[in-house]
Amino acid sequence: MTPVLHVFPFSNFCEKAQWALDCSGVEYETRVHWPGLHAKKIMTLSGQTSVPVLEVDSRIIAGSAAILDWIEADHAPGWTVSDEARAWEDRLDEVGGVLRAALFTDLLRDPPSMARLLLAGARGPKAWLYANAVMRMAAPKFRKMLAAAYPDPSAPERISKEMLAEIEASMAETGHIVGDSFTRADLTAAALFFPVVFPDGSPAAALGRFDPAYASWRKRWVGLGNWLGEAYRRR
Ligand SMILES: N[C@@H](CCC(=O)N[C@@H](CS)C(=O)NCC(=O)O)C(=O)O
Repeated sequence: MTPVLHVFPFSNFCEKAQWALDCSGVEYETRVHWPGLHAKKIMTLSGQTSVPVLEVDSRIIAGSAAILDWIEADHAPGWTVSDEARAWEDRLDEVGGVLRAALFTDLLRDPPSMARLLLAGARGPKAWLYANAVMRMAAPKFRKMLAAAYPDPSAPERISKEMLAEIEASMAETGHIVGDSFTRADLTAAALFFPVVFPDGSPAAALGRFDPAYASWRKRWVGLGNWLGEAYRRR
């Protein structure tokens, strides 16, 4: 059976898993779930609710790092394998969640914008309902969760920018985070930080240009993450 990757339309962790599968030449199909409406199906499948989840025959692999581990174990990965890169990846994954919080803090002020982002610009009556009913209802709960996780609302953006500076510093010499070749640290950094630059080819490329709330969030990142464009040209 062709492996099936369960994803959200807009998710930096799903982007990471897709990039890893694509650059390793692994054939797979995607099943796209809308956030919030995904939970029952993904819970039944994997015993937890986060995506990405990869179904390989009877095996269920939950989490982007586990999917990259599976590629390294069973396929020829499209990157240089390195323990140091794996350790970087763990730190980057943590900040990937923080960056998402930085973006959501802004977009939750306008639930339909948040919905447009989460659905990567999908249109039609279902998307309209999602934006104007589901997301309007869910937004206060999301805001509360974010406030509990980050009592200082400026922290997610600050932490993410510190990580961007660290990535850039470690890339300065060779153009790669670890050593002088492409590793899962480079892949993880580019996939997790794509919302900052929305390079051509990234999931938010079109949306970022048209959604006013997203465009206004991005203005605070201008001049940062310029390496992302180059990473996406090679994606
Ligand atoms: N550590 C996980 C994080 C995955 C994650 O945070 N997924 C988010 C989407 S970006 C999600 O599924 N959120 C909904 C949920 O957990 O129910 C990974 O690397 O895959």
